[in-house]
Amino acid sequence: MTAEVKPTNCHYCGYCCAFLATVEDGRVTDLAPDPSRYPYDERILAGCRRWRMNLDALDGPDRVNYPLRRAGERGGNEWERVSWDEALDDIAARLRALADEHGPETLASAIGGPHASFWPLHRFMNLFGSPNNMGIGQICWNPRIWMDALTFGWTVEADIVPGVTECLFIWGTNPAQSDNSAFWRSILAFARSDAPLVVVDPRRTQAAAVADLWLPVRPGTDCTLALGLLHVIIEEGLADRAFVDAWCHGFDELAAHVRPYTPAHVAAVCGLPEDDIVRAARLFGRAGAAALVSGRGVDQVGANVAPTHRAICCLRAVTGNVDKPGSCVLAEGPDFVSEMELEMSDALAPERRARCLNTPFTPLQCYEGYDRARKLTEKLGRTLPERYLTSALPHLVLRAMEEGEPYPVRALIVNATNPLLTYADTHRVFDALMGLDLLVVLDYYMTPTAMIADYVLPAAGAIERPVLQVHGGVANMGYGGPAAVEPYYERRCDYDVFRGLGLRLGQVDAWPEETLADAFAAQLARAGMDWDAFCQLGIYWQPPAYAKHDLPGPDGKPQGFATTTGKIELASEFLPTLGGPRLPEPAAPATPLCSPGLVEDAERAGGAHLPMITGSRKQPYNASMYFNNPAFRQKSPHPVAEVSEATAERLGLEPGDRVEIATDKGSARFILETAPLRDDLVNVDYGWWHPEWEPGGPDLGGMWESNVNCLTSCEPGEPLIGTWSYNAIDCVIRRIDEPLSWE
Ligand SMILES: Nc1nc2c(c(=O)[nH]1)N[C@H]1C(S)=C(S)[C@@H](COP(=O)(O)OP(=O)(O)OC[C@H]3O[C@@H](n4cnc5c(=O)[nH]c(N)nc54)[C@H](O)[C@@H]3O)O[C@H]1N2
Ligand SMILES: Nc1nc2c(c(=O)[nH]1)N[C@H]1C(S)=C(S)[C@@H](COP(=O)(O)OP(=O)(O)OC[C@H]3O[C@@H](n4cnc5c(=O)[nH]c(N)nc54)[C@H](O)[C@@H]3O)O[C@H]1N2
Ligand code: SF4
Ligand SMILES: [Mo]
Repeated sequence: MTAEVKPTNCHYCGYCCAFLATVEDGRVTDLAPDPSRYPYDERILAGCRRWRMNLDALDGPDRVNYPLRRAGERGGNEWERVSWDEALDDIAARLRALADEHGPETLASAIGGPHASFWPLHRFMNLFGSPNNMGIGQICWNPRIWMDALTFGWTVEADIVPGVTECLFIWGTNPAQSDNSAFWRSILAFARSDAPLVVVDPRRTQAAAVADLWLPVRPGTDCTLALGLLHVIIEEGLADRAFVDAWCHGFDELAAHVRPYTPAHVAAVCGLPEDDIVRAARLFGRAGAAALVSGRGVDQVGANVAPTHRAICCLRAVTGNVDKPGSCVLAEGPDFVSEMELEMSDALAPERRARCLNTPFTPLQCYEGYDRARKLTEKLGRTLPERYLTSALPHLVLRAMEEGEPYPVRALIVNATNPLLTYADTHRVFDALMGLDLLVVLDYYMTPTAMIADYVLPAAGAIERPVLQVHGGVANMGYGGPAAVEPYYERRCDYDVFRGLGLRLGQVDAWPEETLADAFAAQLARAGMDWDAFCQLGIYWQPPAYAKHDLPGPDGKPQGFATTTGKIELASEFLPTLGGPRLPEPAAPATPLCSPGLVEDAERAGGAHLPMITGSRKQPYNASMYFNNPAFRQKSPHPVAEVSEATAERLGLEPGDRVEIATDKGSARFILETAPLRDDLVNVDYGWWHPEWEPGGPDLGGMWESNVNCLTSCEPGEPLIGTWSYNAIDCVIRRIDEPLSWE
């Protein structure tokens, strides 16, 4: 058999680097970076510890290779291997029976981070008639997208241009660990230039370490900080009056609103030096072009999430840093078929949408809210991805599982997520999932969530499947490439699984493309791009134009912004129609999760009551993934809770101590380390379990011991979107003597 060399892409992070696979007899025998296609950057590959996994994991001993059906008790790790036809026939029949009994909304789905294209699942769900996609949208990306779209009419990206961007703010994100790609390189390059870099993060991250100014903000107080920056900018006359007068709505109201947010007040609330607040405001306000990137740190702060994003949007707008080179640029809608069309969201009947487990609880994050926002964004021809922005609220879906209220949810499809480790309130998620009639998990591995499933279906991974990464379709770009090989064993692409189920359930016209590659080809065809040509280039990209608001609209006048007023809404005309505020109002900074009794008991046992942030990204792991990589485990062997040196000393703790951290929700155990972060704050790892243990049984791969989501709650704090808190929550921490299983 002769060896062939085939283009393909890694998908162990969202960057999807280009590779050349040597294929012999349908098996990949070698993999080498492909400098001829996007994205390729030898420095990124040199710094990446994951790409070899494409070879190692492709036929790894712990991969799930065949459809498995539960044979014994739920969670008992007794499985029978079945054929795909048997599995899909049975799942389809059981779903039909459950829908006949309770209505199609009795089926919910769960998704996670952007590991796969989720539109095939969403299409299946829409056509099945269920609105209930229990996503992680409310805490990942949605808050940003919603507030950008309602303020500017579309989403905004930082346009970091060397020599043009005169100031860069990195706010609640740490690309050094979360995005080991060209983006982090561009920040490093920026830090080496003369232009100031400002980092807002309670931890001294790698970005903070190279910044000109680090603002170690008290978690959950970012909205106040942003309003304080606006105060200084407006009081000192640093607003871009020409831009504001022409393009912003509600400036005087905003100016009056931020008047009380003096540096002294903000310093006290945010725990920052007054001078640093003034300095940061001047750096942003005086820059000819300033860019700002925000992330999870301000996406997962419960009640504060919407006001913080709104205040950040106002900061960009009043300084005129909108759609000019080197500042914050509105993306373009895709030329190719949008996510919303692929999802076939329009096929979901109005009466089904109204049953979604977010309605009328969160008036923005629901179908009605989406439809109203869509009317705005479509004024300039752009549509936001629908399923993600209407995702159901976990606490309501869990209640529907637990109590059958407002109707029973009896079945769940879990696609590329591991809710027992990554969703909030693990004990509750576990109890709810254990009581289901049908739990289907599609994954590469026997995860803790898969261990309690009725069916575990083997997913094909990167290099066994084509990739087209389009960032939810909010920009005019897509990258990726073809599969190098057919999936090994009986693994299947997610697309094939949902198509297979859909066809069994009468969705005959909805799946015209037989394969995922055909579907991608059809998606790109609208942009005039041929799939083979795309596979050779690795990218479809059209740069966004600048100053799009000045372009002539259909009536020949400047098109403006796709908002109610046609301007950037500093004061929102839209949010009050949903009961929200016109202007960003900070909420209480912390979500309390510790009752007085818990705190008293902990203090009596020598412990302390502290604010906590969770899940700060750390290489080499990703959420609950890659703990099966022995080299990674050797390098990062145990789950860590971090406090500053001064805090450790105050609490009488030492690096290497074992600590138990608890809230009213539960407890988990970690190894203490000291790190440069704010005093009196604890930063706790997430995702930890033991993939190497025998699956099943009461400890489910060791997932109870150091699972930070045993401490969190999915009760939403934010009234419009429903965001709960992974950051800015409180906990009690105390030393324990017993060794952890990781030692
Ligand atoms: N406490 C706390 N909790 C958090 C966070 C936090 O910061 N703190 N972060 C939250 C955020 S932002 C997110 S996005 C979530 C992430 O949560 P998840 O997405 O649930 O996290 P992962 O552990 O990455 O789980 C992905 C699973 O999908 C499988 N998988 C990967 N690719 C594919 C594929 O192509 N197809 C299929 N079928 N399976 C695949 C992997 O094997 C893995 O088991 O966690 C959230 N939870
Ligand atoms: N290695 C690795 N990479 C990942 C992931 C992973 O699990 N592991 N997950 C992927 C996913 S799903 C996502 S969503 C992205 C997230 O990517 P990022 O948004 O970059 O997430 P983090 O790296 O955790 O950075 C968030 C920062 O916010 C800070 N922070 C916490 N609370 C607050 C607060 O109240 N205010 C402010 N200003 N800052 C705060 C934390 O200290 C942390 O440094 O990463 C992706 N990349
Ligand atoms: S893990 Fe990410 S950076 Fe590393 S090779 Fe894969 S896609 Fe590229
Ligand atoms: Mo995420």
